[in-house]
Parts: sequence; structure tokens; C-alpha cells
Amino acid sequence: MGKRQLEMREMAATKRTSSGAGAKADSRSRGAGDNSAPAIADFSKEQELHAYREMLLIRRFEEKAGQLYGMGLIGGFCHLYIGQEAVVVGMQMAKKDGDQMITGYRDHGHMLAMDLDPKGVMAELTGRRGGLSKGKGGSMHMFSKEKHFYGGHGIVGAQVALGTGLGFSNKYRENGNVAMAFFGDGASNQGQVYESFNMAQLWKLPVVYVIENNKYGMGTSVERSSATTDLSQRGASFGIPGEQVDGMDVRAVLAASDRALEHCRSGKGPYILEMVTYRYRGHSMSDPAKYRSKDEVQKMRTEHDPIEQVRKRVLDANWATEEDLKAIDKDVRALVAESAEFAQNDPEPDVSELYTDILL
Ligand SMILES: Cc1ncc(C[n+]2csc(CCOP(=O)(O)OP(=O)(O)O)c2C)c(N)n1
Ligand SMILES: [Mg+2]
Repeated sequence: MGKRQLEMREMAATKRTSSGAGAKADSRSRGAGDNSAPAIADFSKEQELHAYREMLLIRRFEEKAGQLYGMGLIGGFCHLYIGQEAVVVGMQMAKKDGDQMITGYRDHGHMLAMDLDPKGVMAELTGRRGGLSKGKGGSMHMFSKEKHFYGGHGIVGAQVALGTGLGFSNKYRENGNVAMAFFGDGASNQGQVYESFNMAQLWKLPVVYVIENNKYGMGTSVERSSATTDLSQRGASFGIPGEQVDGMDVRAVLAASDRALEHCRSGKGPYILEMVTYRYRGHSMSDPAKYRSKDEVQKMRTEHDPIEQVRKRVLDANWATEEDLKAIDKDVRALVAESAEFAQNDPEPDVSELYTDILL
């Protein structure tokens, strides 16, 4: 490697540590000139405990899904969300009933945050009759119109155009709802993202584009794949405001989500939130993870874990004891165990189901 290349790598590394996961959102990347808004929401005891439970449910659910996958009970692909829990939980806490979510294949956390039945999600992973798509969709394809969750999509970036369509329908129906379209750092380089941005800003559609920058697209780091790495500014040429958010701190996520949703709801058009986060596990269950060091992952887990941050704050404030938190964990584990039990004992779909729910 030449000297210049080495220098560039070093510069990229310095940039990573100053704006990486765990970094506080700075006013430079704030959108809409709104520098007075707080970077971090002040949480009440109820909010902290709600966030704790919701994030823990996602974590325990995903750990169990990983185990079932290892036992050969889940077929096909399975992309875990462990490490990124604060992003979807913070957004859930900011949304109003009727606001929609749509995401890619790393979708179990979004479903749980949108109150989809954990049993139905787990049974879909194992391909059983009681799964949310009757056992025929699998990990990447679950929906609930009733809960305003629109999938679950395996094509990178597809959900961005579809989410823009959800925003269009909100505007057309004048229902006051906002669509939240989640996608990754890798997806943010996709062509249809920019076609969507253009239309959304042109027609002032209520869509929050949530870029979950977990630092990697499969085994490729953002620095290796993206010409510009401040993804919050990707809407600049369309005049879409954006901000970079500490996606490991649920309070920062809530504060930024409030701003973004308010912007969209008041008719000003779309908004971009780059949630700087980190995925602890591999891209999918079959990822050997040779592209990053164990130390890198360990550092993130020990210094920025979203659940540990809440746990520490709650204990420091004397809002709960170790025993109280253990009781929440026990409760969550029981719910997950019940889902796993159901997902293993529910029958597989009848063969006749091969001919239903298909377009001819
Ligand atoms: C159109 C398309 N191209 C490529 C793929 C293969 N693929 C699946 S996931 C992925 C990486 C996406 O990374 P990112 O957007 O950062 O999301 P993350 O997996 O990190 O959540 C790729 C290239 C695909 N599914 N669809
Ligand atoms: Mg990624």
C-alpha cells in the first residue's frame, strides 16, 4: 500500500471515531437549520423502562432465533438486528398510531416494535402454519396492514420506493400519517433511492428516510463502498434536510425522530435520519465475519451497547433495582421461550397452501 493510501485510510479511521456509533449528533449535520433542538431527549422513568423492555425483547428474540437457526430449525436466510435495537425502539416511541414502517430483510426488530405477535414472527421463521405469512414467507417477508407494518423486503433498496409510495398515499388521503422507510448504508447507494428522494421532495411527501448505518453492507465497510460517508447529506441535492444521530442512544433517536416526524407531518416534505449504529452479528447467519476484528465488535459492545446504557442510567437514578431489571428479563425470556415453543410445535402448512396466495 502506498503512502498516500495509508494516509487516506488513517483519515477515514479518524473520521470514523469522531462521527461513529456512539458519537453524539452534532449541530453541523442537523437539518433544516434547527440547531436549537436538543440532541438527546430527557427520559422519564417510564420511558427508560419502556425502552429497556422493548430493546431487551428484540435482543432475546434474536438470540433465540440465532439458536434455532443453529439447530437447523430455520431455513433460508436470517439476518439478526442485535446491536441496532435503539434505532427502531426510539422511532417507535416517537411515532403516532397510523404511522407506517417498512424495511428490508433485517426486519424482526421492526415487527416486534410495531407490536406484531412474537409467536407469529418466530413461527414464520420456522415456516409453520401459525406464522404471520402462514409459514410461506420466512424471515424477510412478513406484513401487517392492521399494525401498519409493510415488510420485510429482500431486494436491497426496494422498500425505499415502496415507502415513498406509502408517503404518497398518506398525502393523497390527507390522513396525517408519516411513513418511515428504513434502509442500510449499502442500500443508500442504490439508484432508486435517489429517484424516490426526488419525487418525495417534489411532492412534499411525508416520509422519514431512516438510514441504518451499521458500518457494513455484507462484508464491505462504508469507507470502502461509499464516495461520501456522511449519509445524512445524501438528500442535499434535492433540498431534503438530514441529520446524523447516535443510533446507539435511544434518547438521541427519540429526539431526532420527533423532529423528523414533526417536519413531515407539518407538510414540509421528507426528512433523512442517518442512524449511526453497529451490527454485532454477521450480515446473515452464514457470515464468517473475516472483514473486521473481534476487538472492533467487542469495543462497541462494551462501550456503546444500547441496552446497557439504559440499564446503567436506570440503576444510577435508583429508578429500579438489579432485581427489578432481572424480573423484566425473566418476563421477556418467558415470552420468547413461549414463541420458540410454538414455532417448533405448530404444524407445517398443508401442501394445498402451495396453490394459495399466489398471483396467476
Ligand atoms: C438489489 C440487490 N442487490 C444485492 C443484494 C444482495 N445483498 C443483500 S444484503 C446486501 C447488503 C446491504 O447492506 P446494507 O444496506 O448496509 O444493510 P445491512 O445488511 O447492513 O442492514 C446485499 C448487497 C440484494 N439483496 N438486492
Ligand atoms: Mg449496513
